[in-house]
Amino acid sequence: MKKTLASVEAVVDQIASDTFNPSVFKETGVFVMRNAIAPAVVQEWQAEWQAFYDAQLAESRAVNKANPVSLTEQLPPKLAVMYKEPAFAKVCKQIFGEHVALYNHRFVIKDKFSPNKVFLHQDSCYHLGNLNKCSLFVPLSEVNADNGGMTFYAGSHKLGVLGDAGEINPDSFDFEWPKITPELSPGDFVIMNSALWHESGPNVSGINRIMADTIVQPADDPTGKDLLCGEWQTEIFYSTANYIRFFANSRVLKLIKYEKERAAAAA
Ligand SMILES: O=C(O)CCC(=O)C(=O)O
Ligand SMILES: [Fe+2]
Repeated sequence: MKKTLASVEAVVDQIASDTFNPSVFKETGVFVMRNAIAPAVVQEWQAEWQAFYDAQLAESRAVNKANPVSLTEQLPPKLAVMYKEPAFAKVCKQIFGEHVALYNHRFVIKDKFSPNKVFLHQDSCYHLGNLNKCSLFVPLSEVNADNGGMTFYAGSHKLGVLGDAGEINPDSFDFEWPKITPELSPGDFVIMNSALWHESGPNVSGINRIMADTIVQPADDPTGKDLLCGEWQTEIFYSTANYIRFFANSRVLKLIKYEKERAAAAA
């Protein structure tokens, strides 16, 4: 029998509400905010998304080979600053304190170009700067298990960073976590600790699954890009772009070298 955490089991049925509950979030590492964004605001985002999708993405788009769901195209103006919506700062302040910054804002979508599952993983191992980060997943479409909605392993963030980056094998642990796959409607959003394990199934319904993924962190992190609220708490900043350049030698540089050698040997 695998171990379960009583403290997580005790609150997992309180994981979704119109009101954020910081003590539940601390235990579960994930929380579903219901009806958190005014319909007029969401409708504007949806209209901008639809115009953008029809004009620039529907025919063909540059799918990211390393992570197909992660949209590579530049977002139009309103979608690029969605993270400024005060409903997000209101929740983030209760986690990080009054000074909150943006780490990254992007879209993760499952349409005909990227319908496949996303394997079980945590995000922290892909991040730079400090590890105290959360994702806000903001649906602009209906989201459910049929169109590739995400599944969260409640409480798994308590294990912290697991030491490598890639697909987690849950069978290699003595612990078991409650799995939740929340159905989401536009106006809801999910907040997730970046160390939390998550995955998603394929889109089998054919209804496009459209979500923003905004990563937020305390404003003392030197990788911050913009403020959600409060003031900067750091004097130094650096760009996370092309982070491989920070290393004289590394795992990624070795992989690149081996891949070049392999290609040369095969030629
Ligand atoms: O879009 C999804 O279903 C998951 C995406 C994700 O977890 C990621 O890109 O890190
Ligand atoms: Fe992820």
